[in-house]
Amino acid sequence: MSDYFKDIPTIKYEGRDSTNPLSFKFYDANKKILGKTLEEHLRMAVCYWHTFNWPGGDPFGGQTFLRPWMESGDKIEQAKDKLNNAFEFFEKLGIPYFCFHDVDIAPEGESFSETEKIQKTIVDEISKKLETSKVKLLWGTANLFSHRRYMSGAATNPDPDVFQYAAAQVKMCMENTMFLGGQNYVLWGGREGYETILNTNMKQEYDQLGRFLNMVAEHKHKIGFKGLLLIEPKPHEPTKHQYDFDSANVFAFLQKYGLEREFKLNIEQNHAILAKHSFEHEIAYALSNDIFGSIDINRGDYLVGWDTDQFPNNVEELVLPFYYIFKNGGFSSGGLNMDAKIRRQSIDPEDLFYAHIGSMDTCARTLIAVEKMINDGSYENFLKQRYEQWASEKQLMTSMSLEDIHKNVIAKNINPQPKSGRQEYLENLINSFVD
Ligand code: XUL
Ligand code: CO
Repeated sequence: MSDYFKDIPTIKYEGRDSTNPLSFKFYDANKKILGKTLEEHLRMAVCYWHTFNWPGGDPFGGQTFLRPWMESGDKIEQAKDKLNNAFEFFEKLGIPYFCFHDVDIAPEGESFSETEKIQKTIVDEISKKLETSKVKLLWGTANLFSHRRYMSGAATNPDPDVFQYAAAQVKMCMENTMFLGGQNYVLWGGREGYETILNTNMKQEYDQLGRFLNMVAEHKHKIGFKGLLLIEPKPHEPTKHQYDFDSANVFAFLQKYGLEREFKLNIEQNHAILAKHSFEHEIAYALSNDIFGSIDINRGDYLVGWDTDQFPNNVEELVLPFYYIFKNGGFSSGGLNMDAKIRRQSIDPEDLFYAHIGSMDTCARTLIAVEKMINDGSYENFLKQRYEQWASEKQLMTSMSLEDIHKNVIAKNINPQPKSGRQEYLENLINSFVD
């Protein structure tokens, strides 16, 4: 077994004046913010796939990361080696959660039943580790997009056998997630969409997805899984037209198929940007429709149009998303999964630590700013005042008709005067809370 992180010490909080790059400057896990500790509020998770599986490739070149568990050899032994190193990473970082796809933790077998046995072997190993570790599972998910069987979709595949294979995989993965004490189960529809309408029956595919997700919800109740079921919207990539484009699109879909009380959303920063929304837009939409669940935190590159999944390091960008989340009480069983990968030139073990430390610090620093913003109250008051006249005009939303209003406008000589939207004032106000 390898010891890939042996030269890295346990990461401690040393405060903002520390010059030690392997220390937290802001993430003091036990610091109380808005009534809870930073750790309890942020519920941060390492994502297994980007941190331990991703080899550093890009469309022009392959692997740049040389991790011991990526070398040739027995695949199950490598999965165990990866797991040992992953837990050492979690412990040294002091992170409370992790997330995984089934295929991240163990190789696939020749048949579904062999795959299921291999999964069980590694899931049992994870279970042993969880007994002695403080780390917990934030969520599990089935990878229904990497294998070539899923090239034309999983639940939305024209071939019913693929639909069945995907359903069996989700059953297995949801049960394993529950067995490991996972707090949520995520579904990202990586291949649920299409490349060209020429070969696509869109209504049939949507109906398949609706049926599939109804079965997922039924199974959750059958096995007594108490966590949230979360759908992760994304507009494009890998398919050109994804069926779960953004929060609003997923909400419409859920309502059509009677699922709006069964699923909440896992909203990802980089996906929001690809949908030409802001992260805060997606979060505010989900909150206002009671479908907010969890977030995948990363950032895109504003100069390129694809999902670069970079670690977050910009406090200003996160203030409004965090404001919405924490003003509304914060996470219930959801949390903050770092769905982010280091750059392909960042090939050393310490690079993985720098990335995670930086993003934990960024999130802590943002929450500290948001606490000030909430306690100060002037932003909240601004919004209240902007809409306060509606409190005395309730009949406009209930009993009045166009005819009534028409009479009213004439009788009262209503002649609205524009008022400033105060954008620059608000931008300055928000900045004043960031240290
Ligand atoms: C892909 C993505 C996934 C999901 C889990 O863009 O975000 O990693 O988070 O399948
Ligand atoms: Co994601």
